[in-house]
Amino acid sequence: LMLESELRRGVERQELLLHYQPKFDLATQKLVGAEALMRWCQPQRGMVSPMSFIPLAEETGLIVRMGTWALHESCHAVASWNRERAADPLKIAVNLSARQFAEGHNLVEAVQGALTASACKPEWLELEITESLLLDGSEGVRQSLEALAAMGITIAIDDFGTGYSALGYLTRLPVQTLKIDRSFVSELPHNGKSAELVKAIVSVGRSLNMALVAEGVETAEQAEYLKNAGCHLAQGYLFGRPLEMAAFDKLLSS
Ligand code: G
Ligand code: G
Ligand code: G
Ligand code: MN
Ligand code: NA
Repeated sequence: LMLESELRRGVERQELLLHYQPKFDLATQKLVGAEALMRWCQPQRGMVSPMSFIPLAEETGLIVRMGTWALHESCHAVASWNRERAADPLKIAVNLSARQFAEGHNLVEAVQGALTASACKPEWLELEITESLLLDGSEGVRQSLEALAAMGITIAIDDFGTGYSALGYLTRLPVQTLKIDRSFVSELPHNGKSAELVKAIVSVGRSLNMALVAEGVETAEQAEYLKNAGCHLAQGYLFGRPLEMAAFDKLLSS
């Protein structure tokens, strides 16, 4: 059983870290960025998966502090990578939880603070949110997203296509990227229904001039299918697992 006090202590003792999963352009096969994924290196348990501590962090509100930390750490990482990549800068994607949008937490200021602290350009940062955040229709969320987009940050919908069927928000809110959920990608190309669904998602995204990112790409066949379907970018074990900072740096210099 995971306890709030344990997680709180872990955060205070700086036991959180980020791993970076590389993201590739399907057409050029070039590295274009990474998704930052939180890990908890707990002395007794070892590496704890976010699946087991993010829900607790969200329930207790600790996610707000943790999320601000992740923004600072991510902006610092991408700024350091891009120091030597003036011609083709990488972009980093950071996951946000709904609680970070709550009134009083000043998400927009937290993001601006993270950019400023590491001289990170806003166009190097993408923020991943879930459909459920948009479907609750809150005016505060809309205003925060508008402010972030106006700064030049892009907004991505994570796990797109799972659970909800409303699409109207795509025209009302500043969303630039759709991330096609792993559950569809993993069925490619043999499951005809998943294949058609992926094509439909790509079609929706492209007609709204959005960037498409496939998650959980594990085989060359899946990558080929996605490229031909018109998907721009991909991440997954085929291209690379989430890597610790030193390993990601090594990937960059190789
Ligand atoms: O890396 P892994 O597959 O174990 O991540 C599991 C889930 O945890 C991801 O789907 C992601 O949405 C969530 N997650 C990972 N890092 C963060 C983070 O920094 N903030 C939030 N809110 N969620 C995260
Ligand atoms: O290729 P197309 O014109 O359909 O692109 C649609 C949208 O997707 C555009 O807004 C464009 O900026 C974005 N896009 C196209 N290719 C890429 C890419 O390789 N990376 C990213 N991040 N966005 C892309
Ligand atoms: O933000 P999100 O919940 O989508 O996080 C992505 C999760 O998927 C992370 O936990 C990451 O470790 C995991 N993941 C990334 N690539 C692959 C993959 O190719 N296959 C599988 N099964 N999981 C993946
Ligand atoms: Mn994500
Ligand atoms: Na996802």
